[in-house]
Amino acid sequence: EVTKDWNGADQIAIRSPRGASVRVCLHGGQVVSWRNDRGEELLFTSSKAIFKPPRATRGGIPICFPQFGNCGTLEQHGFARNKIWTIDEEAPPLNYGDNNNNKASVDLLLKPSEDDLKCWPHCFELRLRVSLSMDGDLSLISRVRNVNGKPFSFAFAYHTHLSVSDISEVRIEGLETLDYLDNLSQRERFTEQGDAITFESEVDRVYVGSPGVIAVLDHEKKRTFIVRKEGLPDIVVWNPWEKKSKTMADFGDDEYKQMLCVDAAAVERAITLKPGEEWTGKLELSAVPSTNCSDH
Ligand code: TA6
Repeated sequence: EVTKDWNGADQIAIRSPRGASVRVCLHGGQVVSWRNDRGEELLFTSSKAIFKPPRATRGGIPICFPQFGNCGTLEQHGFARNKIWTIDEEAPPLNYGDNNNNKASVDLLLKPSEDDLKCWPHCFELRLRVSLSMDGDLSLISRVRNVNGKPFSFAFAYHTHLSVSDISEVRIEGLETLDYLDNLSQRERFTEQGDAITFESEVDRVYVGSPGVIAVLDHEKKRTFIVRKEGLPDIVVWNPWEKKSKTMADFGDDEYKQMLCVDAAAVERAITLKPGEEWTGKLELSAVPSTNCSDH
């Protein structure tokens, strides 16, 4: 079902028969809402979010492509999240029940405009399939194809803003022994020594070579987010904490307590595509009640 968002840009909603839902904007190909079958919003969006194209809305799951961060010639996190995407007419959408599908999907497409080619001269097609399963699991599958140009390299991230009750009661399991690049100290490389990752100050790290599954446990809400990924070797973990929050106009001063970015990403090593080659990056998010938060 296509609705309009608060600035007139098209938004497509998928509702599962059990009441879960997801909404994605043609602006930026950005998932802006993911609700469980009780209607609870699982993604964070800042109360001070500014929907003013071309800037991306602060929250949901912006698509960072072809660059992550500001270590390149493009705007922060690349241009994909700031562009208007189109519905991919070549991809027949999935619907619940059709040939016993247990998910419904919407397919979006981004191709470079003449202007884009001026600042990033590569012929690509970026296709994004957003699906919602009968159980309310959200999956995003991105496919980047090099449309017979010259070889090109890119970084990619699903910039996922999870909604949490209290960041100081949240921990991440699955990254315990990994190396990470610390954005707070010029991307210096460290090795995680701890057990689960907990939060008591600003964190901005790229965990490299992370496993396919990690768990984000929200103690207070007794909810665990399971993050599954393929084709995305890294996990970016970011919470701005109080001081950094105050420097962001589109972020409330104490909203850092209710959010955590856990981005499935390919950042440390760029992905290179030869002409005609295609890369696929999959993210699957589940939100499961954790009766006892330590059972993982
Ligand atoms: O998540 C990592 C990061 O690069 C942080 O350094 C911070 O800048 C965050 O992304 C937010 O970026 P954005 O452009 O969405 O404000």
